[in-house]
Amino acid sequence: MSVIQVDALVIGAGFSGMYQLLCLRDKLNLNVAVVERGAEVGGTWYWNRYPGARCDSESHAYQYYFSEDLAKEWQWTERFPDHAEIRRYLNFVADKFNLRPNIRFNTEIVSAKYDSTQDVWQAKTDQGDTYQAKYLITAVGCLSTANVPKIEGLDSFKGQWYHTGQWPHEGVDFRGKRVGVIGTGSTGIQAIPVIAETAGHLTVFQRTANYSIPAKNAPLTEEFKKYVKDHFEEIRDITRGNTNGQAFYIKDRSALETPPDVRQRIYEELWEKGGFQFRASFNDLLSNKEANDTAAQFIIHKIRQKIKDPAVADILTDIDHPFAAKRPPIDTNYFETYNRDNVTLVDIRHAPIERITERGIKTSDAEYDLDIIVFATGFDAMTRPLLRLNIEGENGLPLAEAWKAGPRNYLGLQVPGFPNMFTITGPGSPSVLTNMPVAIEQHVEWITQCIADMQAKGFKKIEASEEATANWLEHVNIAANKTLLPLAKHSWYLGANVPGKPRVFMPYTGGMAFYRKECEAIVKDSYAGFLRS
Ligand code: NA7
Repeated sequence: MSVIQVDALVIGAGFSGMYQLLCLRDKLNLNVAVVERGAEVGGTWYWNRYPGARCDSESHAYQYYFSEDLAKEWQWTERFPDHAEIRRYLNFVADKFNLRPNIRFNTEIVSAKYDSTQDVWQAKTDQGDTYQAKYLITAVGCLSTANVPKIEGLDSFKGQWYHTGQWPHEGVDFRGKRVGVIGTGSTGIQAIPVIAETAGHLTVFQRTANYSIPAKNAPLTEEFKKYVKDHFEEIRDITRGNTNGQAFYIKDRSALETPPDVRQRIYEELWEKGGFQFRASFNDLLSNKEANDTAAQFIIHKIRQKIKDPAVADILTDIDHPFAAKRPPIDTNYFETYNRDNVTLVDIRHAPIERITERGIKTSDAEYDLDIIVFATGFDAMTRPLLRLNIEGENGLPLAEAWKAGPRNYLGLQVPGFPNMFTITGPGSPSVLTNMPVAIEQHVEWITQCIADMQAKGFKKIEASEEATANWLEHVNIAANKTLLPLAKHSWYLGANVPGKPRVFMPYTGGMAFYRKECEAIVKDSYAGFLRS
């Protein structure tokens, strides 16, 4: 039951918390503690160990770029790294920079209150200790709170059930079992083909049909490995200078202005190449419905070609949203899996799940007997990881109250009324619309610079002004409405996947390059929009 005094408390030891620790400890010489609920570093990747869990950014982009030494010493093996390899990478980083002495594992922050009398944060752990810190930095990720839908009868189910984001470390044995998967987002699309390989029978419950592009994952060639090492600066600068944080640019050409035969050839080439570059083929896919339709129709045609049973193809291609309005999955043998004899697709949009029974899942027109149910139902994204910390700002204002109508955050970095609290990749920043490590490095470096400036100038407090926050949120909203992204009905970008959650488009769609410049301009303008005292 001790009180631990530190300069900065960082919550979470994934990509963001680890780098924030390194910057504050080694560059600013601050006394820093990191509290992490997992038993090891890894953040999102510590929990997401479901079959097929793999990154959808390419490995050479999905890494830190702050250290050339680190990039030269580490070697990825595949184009799209799997969860285990990403954890090995983060452990390698923790060892190289000796991060573990500052990280307390298996510990959760259960509340954090700002004490205005001393200008410090008081954060309690589930072990009964209190951290007292001038700065509170949340590094809790955007997708760290599992969304298990409240389906009546789950408690009565006699088999086992799992959520993909809380996967047992020892794995799950599907051999010979009747398995049901609910959800066909990025996660379901990754897990379904792998589970089908061993399950006795797999039944997939699909509410919304989804697009997916082949990942074309493969081991990295020696030539490519060398290319990446030799072009460290060039690759870093591309990821930092573009809209999406990836190691490639969105092509500066319009789908609509490209002749149909040329456009078709481009789509074919990128389909063969695989991965997110398909989405970057034209600059109007996310802003113009007609342009988007050209990509959507191309993908739907490809899906139909893969599926033997036309009735199954109908269900898989009955897609109700523009391509990439939801996070576009990439896959390995996803659609082909429905040609297997041991796989059944159930359309729960037209015959919804009514309840879970002792024996399995009952829809409005049938009952499916199951031994295992896998919820690939996503996350209460972006806000819940912060709200679950029970944070109270000045005058005892709970974050849940401040965000009753949706998240209010200036640049995704600070909430008005919550001084000296920084939210890495918070709502209102580009975060999940980019390659995350790039967004994370930018935020961590901005926060570090901001704290360094406060220390140098003797400021005790910094907080976002109400006015700047309101203006920024209006800008975030306008930017979102210039795109097709708000058109996806159940999107987690909108909070629409969780019943009762306020509908606010949370990530910033204006692009990483513009956002970065905006953050830099604010620093030059003496932290305009922030109140410092
Ligand atoms: P997503 O993308 O939120 O997908 C969740 C899936 O689960 C999606 O198909 C949902 O259907 C389905 N779902 C959610 N709730 C229900 C209920 N109540 N009944 C039936 N089906 C349901 O989560 P993922 O984990 O796949 O991906 C999240 C991100 O992780 C991903 O974008 C990458 O960035 C990494 P719906 O579409 O809502 O009809």
